[in-house]
Amino acid sequence: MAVLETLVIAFWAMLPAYVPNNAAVLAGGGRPIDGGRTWGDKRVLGDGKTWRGTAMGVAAGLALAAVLTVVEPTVSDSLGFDVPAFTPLAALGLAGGAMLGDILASFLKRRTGRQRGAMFPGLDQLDFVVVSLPLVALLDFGWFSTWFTLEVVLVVVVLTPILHVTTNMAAYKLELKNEPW
Ligand code: CTP
Ligand code: K
Ligand code: MG
Repeated sequence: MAVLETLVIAFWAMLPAYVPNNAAVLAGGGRPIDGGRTWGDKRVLGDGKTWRGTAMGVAAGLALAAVLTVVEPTVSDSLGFDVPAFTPLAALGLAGGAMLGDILASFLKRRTGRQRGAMFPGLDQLDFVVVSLPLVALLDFGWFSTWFTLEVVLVVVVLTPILHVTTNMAAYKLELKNEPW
């Protein structure tokens, strides 16, 4: 597979997992998922994981997957190679897995004594990949194995931290986010 083709497929296939975190930042607020509960002297998740942010994040990912699926034939035609159309389960795995990964990362951050907003290099950039890809494989293995070849997975692992750092830096500069990570 050509390098550019692999890059485009990796980016396209991951878009429904990339958007939820950014949508959650824009839509976040309101009741925290953990309801303010603590475990020991630390919060379970913290005020940065809210019901509204999570619901809007998943909804944004699903909506984007639907739009990409509608335009897929046209895009594939003009590119000269196929990009993925998303099955409902693949979309759910990507969007839901991204939010779940982010929530699990916050759980780990609180357990390790990090306050809300503290950085956790590595985890911050890849938490949603680590959960969304296995979840997609679990929900729709046919779709997963068609698109996530070893090459695509490798590109995702390299591309995701780069995109994560740049989008979060931009969101910070635009004063949408409190920290640049
Ligand atoms: N957000 C939300 N619900 C989520 C994820 C994010 O409401 N499930 C919103 C919150 O307003 C959060 C902001 O998006 O503060 C930034 O997200 P993130 O960086 O993931 O949260 P942090 O505030 O940094 O908290 P944590 O340390 O737990 O990651
Ligand atoms: K995060
Ligand atoms: Mg943060």
